[in-house]
Amino acid sequence: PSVKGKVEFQEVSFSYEKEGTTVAGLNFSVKEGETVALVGPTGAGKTTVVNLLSRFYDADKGQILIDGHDIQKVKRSSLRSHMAFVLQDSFLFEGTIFENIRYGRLDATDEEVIKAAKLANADSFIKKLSKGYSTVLSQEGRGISQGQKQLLSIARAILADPSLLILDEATSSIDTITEMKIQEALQRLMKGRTSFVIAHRLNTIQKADQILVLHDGGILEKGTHEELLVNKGFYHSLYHS
Ligand code: DGT
Ligand code: MG
Repeated sequence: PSVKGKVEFQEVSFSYEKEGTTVAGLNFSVKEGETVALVGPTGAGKTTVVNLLSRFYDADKGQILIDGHDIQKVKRSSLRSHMAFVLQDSFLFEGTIFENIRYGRLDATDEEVIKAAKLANADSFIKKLSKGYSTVLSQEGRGISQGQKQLLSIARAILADPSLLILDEATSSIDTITEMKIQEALQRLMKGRTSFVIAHRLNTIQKADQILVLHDGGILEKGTHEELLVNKGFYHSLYHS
């Protein structure tokens, strides 16, 4: 792809409201292909960081660079064409499974959709549905489980083949077998592309190239799992609580 996926936040501040700040003075950089885990308590600013990166909101101060280019100078549509989102909900639309996966890349053939579904470990459950890939889904995904919804969204992202991946890990309980399928599919998806993960799973956090510990809209600590444990700071206390 034309975008390599190096990301830099330089003194980034932002507020959803006119007054006050939601995140302030964020500084960090991510090498191409790295996985960054965003951790921290509720309200810390994790979702805000990915909202700014994808320009759902624009920073009030500072700069966000992708491959050295200020993202505010790039059209939102072209910026997002290099990104894929695997979020907890609200990504399905009323249409067939074919159409829902193909949303990742509209010109993909049926064979390419099926190939992506196989890599996402979604093909086996889809084939068991009476209408298979032609099953019509509702926006709420009635008739398929939370875990199966996630496998579909991974299939969509695999098909899209983005340089940047934004992932919001599920907090809901998913059965062990589906969970293993999700984990395996995510490993395939994340390999070699810059990934921002709002991480809830210890396993993801431990494996990340970099962990950003957010608190009250700032970066409290950053480093690998091992580094943060040695620091014996906030992360260490989270881990041992
Ligand atoms: P989570 O998802 O509960 O673990 O929390 P985070 O870390 O994702 O927090 P985030 O970034 O959603 O929120 C940071 C702060 O910004 C928090 O005080 C709530 C506030 N906030 C978030 N979204 C909005 C919004 O759309 N409008 C306003 N006014 N404030 C928001
Ligand atoms: Mg959030």
